[in-house]
Amino acid sequence: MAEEQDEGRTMGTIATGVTAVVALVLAAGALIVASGPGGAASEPAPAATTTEAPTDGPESAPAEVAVELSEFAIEPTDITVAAGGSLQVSNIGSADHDLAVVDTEVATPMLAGGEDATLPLDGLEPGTYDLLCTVPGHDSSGMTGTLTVVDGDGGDATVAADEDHDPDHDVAADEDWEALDAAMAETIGQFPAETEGLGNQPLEPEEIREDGTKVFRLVAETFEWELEPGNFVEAWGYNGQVPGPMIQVDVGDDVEVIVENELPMGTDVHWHGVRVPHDQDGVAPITQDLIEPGETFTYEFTAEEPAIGMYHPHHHGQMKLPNGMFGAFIIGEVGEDIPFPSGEVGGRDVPDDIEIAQEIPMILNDAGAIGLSINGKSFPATEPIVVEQDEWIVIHYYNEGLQIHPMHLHQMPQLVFAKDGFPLDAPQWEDTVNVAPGERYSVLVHASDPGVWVLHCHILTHAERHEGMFGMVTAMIVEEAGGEDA
Ligand SMILES: [Cu+2]
Repeated sequence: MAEEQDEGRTMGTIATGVTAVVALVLAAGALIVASGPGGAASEPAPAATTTEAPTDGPESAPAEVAVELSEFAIEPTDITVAAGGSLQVSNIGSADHDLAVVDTEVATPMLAGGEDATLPLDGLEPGTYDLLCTVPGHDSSGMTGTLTVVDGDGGDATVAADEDHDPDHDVAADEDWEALDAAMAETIGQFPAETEGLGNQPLEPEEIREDGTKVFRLVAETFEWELEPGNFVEAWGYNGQVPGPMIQVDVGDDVEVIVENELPMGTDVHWHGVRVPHDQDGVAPITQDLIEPGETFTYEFTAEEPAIGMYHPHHHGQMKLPNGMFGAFIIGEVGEDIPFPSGEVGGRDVPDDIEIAQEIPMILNDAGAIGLSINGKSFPATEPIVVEQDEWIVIHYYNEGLQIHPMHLHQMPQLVFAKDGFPLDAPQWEDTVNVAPGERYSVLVHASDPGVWVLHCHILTHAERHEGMFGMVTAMIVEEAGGEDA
């Protein structure tokens, strides 16, 4: 019974979601824009320059410039400072960042979120230098800039040092209120934006042996990945996808996963939340030898227990996972092997015959090349969830990142029925599901109310920045029932 539904349902629901997305691009844009401040959406964001009072000569520059680090930007991006001056660097993000002048010894210490440092530039000759954050992957995610040191005259520099910003360059973003309004409207108006590549695609076995063993193939490799429109990063991943392809098998299946390593370094694959024999746990060099570049290793195990599991490297996971090496590994069927609650839960009635319209793995990441993202995409390139009114869906939140993410769905409560794939004795309703690194929460949502309802991480800097909405934001689009055929 479970078997015949298995692949059909997963493939079908994902395909339906994708085509529905295309159909709803305009509807979603229209609804979101309509609910925003009138008129602002049609104005493109003005360029971040100012024409007011450019009275200083070209050689004049402030002796001190305020610089903000965040995920993932250095603001302002192009900095001009007088020789012998300094940068006042603040990390306004939540991850650790630093600011280094490339090819010099000049760098701040690593700054935690909220920390500040003064970076003296005494040793720098006049000229132009590149800036970056040295945390691996942060430069490719956008944390680069330029520093121009000018041989200004000391008098001007001292005067300029008392000003909040350099009038020749970017107005400090938090002072340009209209630009902020326009940037937010513009980014929201782009949702859902089309990008190349889609992760989480169901992986079919390349072979089913006579004894029923399902054989899958994963290729660990690096590739270009379009994170958001026009922003291509070098991802590390599986089979050219971020997240890697979704593997779903039945309880009791014998499984082989052939892993080809085309990375520039050794790797392994850990089956997180999946019961396997010790020598299949994927922790080089403890349970196996490292899979060297060019080598292939085959994992073999029986899918003994239901699992909302994931796969990722253990070896240098701190670098590989943020860069895109993660995927969902699901054993069994939700609603059967991992049962749904029914009856009265927290004062609300849950029907005992729920049919799931869509089952969506939602994999969160927040660092490295991929950065703050849902299923390998940053808003507005995130995929909306498109459902019909009164349908029920399941979302499996996976946190493959380095930080906690409270995932907030507007309007419709989320019934948390399983944690790390284990059914909960006391399921509970939440409007914000807090997902720590390594955790999985499975939730049921009843699409009761038509409209475009935002679903986002409620650490607000994971969802918005000066340039507008980004990162861990998507929407649940509930179509009115009876609008189309049932
Ligand atoms: Cu977050």
